[in-house]
Amino acid sequence: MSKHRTPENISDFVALFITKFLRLLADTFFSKRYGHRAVVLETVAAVPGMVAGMWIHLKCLRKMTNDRGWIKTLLDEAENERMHLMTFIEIAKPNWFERGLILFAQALFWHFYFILYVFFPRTAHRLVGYFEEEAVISYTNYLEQVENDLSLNVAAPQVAINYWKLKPDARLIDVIKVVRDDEAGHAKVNHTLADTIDEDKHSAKNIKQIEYKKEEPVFSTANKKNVNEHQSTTLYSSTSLGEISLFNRIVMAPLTRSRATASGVPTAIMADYYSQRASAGLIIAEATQISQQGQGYSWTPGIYTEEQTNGWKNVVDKVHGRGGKICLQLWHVGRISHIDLQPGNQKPVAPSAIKAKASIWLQSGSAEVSEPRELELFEIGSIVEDYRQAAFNAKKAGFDMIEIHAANGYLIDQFLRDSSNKRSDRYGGSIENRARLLLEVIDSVSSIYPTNRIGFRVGPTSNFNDINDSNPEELFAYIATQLGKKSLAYMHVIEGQTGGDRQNIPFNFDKLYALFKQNGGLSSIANNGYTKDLADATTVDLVAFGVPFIANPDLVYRLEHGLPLNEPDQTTFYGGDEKGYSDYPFYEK
Ligand code: 8OZ
Repeated sequence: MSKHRTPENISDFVALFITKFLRLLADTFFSKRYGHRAVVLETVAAVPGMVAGMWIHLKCLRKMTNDRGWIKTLLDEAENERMHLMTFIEIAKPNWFERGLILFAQALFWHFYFILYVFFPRTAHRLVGYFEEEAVISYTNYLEQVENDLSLNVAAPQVAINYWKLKPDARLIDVIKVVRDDEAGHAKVNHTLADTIDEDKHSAKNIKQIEYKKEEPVFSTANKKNVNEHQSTTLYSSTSLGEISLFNRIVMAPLTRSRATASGVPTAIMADYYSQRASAGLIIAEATQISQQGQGYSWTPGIYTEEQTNGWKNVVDKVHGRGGKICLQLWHVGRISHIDLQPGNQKPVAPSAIKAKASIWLQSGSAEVSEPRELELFEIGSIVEDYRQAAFNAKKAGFDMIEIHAANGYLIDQFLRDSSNKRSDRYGGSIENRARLLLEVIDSVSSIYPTNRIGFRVGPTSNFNDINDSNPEELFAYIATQLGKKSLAYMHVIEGQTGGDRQNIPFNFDKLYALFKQNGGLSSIANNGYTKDLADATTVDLVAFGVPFIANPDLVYRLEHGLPLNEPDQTTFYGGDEKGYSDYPFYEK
């Protein structure tokens, strides 16, 4: 980037004009006097003001219950700018007079940005955006000077080598390149934030705030003692999960049934369907999108608007009315989506722009997934924030627990596996980097639910939705260890191919369960193709049944008494009304 973004309205023009005016001042006071060192000194002079202004702005943002991830993004940016400053002070080594001049400029900028951020946050971010573009132009020129030997290509300072992980013999030229790229990224962040503030001013859709109510459930962090004592009991005896008491060790697996409205609002028949199944130890309600971007199929429910949250509350109340326990599975589909479902008909997002060989359904019928686009680094924070907001809404709806969907080739799984994640930033490459999003999501929802009410679901050997990994044993051992350390309520594992062969790839699931619990995880849930005999024999804490729950609302009773099961009707699995949904018969003697 070597040009400025085109201004679109008066406030853009004002911001660009101020940028150019500041450039004139900088040229007058710094460039003429200090030549090639000016760009460095200018940065030192201007950035603290900018960051301080941003800090004030953050204070204002904190008053909002939903900042959509911007606080994290801007704090990251502030940290990054701090490293630019440390680096440049080492490079420029300003003398006392220069330090005085810098301090004076800093004081000036500080007050200027302070006023701007408090009264005109949009213009302030637009201005910073332009300012950073201007910095990119300056760094590009500086780079040319160094390349043409007009300026000494000194050794890079150690702080820069450490922070940007440069090679040990890096030179000034390497530092300028990374700083220039950083500034280009920051420019984009600030322009996007300015756009967002603008959008929010003109439309309040989907970001309506839901206030905490006084009657909000109070969760304790105590864990019931009998959590791991099931071995001496049966599948049908009561047990505990974290602090929650369950009727039995049978879990209803999350099942996509597409019975919500077109705008993702849970319907009355969903309340009937789930409450009919309240005898399960725990119901994990179907995958529920955390944002419109997170939707991949028509009629799946969401938990990002007030209407959806109220719809879920009806479901939860009805399940609780029958003494059941219910957990919500939070979902972002990533690349498994279609432009028709995406905000502004944009491309679905993914860690990398690689299309999956998979299909979804729309109101018009089944369709291939659309070509995805690679998520920008700065967007990831907003997705993490969407998870936090979704957890907040789930708590508002009264869910006992939440489960993070990290299986079946959806967004988090796309980040985890090396077939779909080809990123070169801190979310790609090593296992630690690929697992970063999952860990960040868990941390963010932990600010809403205590960890003993949070679970996650993985499918280490499933390649559902065209997902693969070159070393699933190592990848999932890392995840089980790290999430065990966070003392989560449970790890829910799809053993084998989703809905298919339980032994598709050799994998030691027992070792995985053991790792999770040795590191502090509370319980495990095993899933996929379990029969009564397999479930009765397993030593895993809880067993989740999927398809058998579709046709048997009283599955627990039938299993316990060895009664025959109703056969499910596959044609009514996805979409439709109560037929093949809430009309399956209970056992009659
Ligand atoms: C089947 C069809 C659509 C979605 C999953 C949420 O596999 C799903 C899903 C399953 O986890």
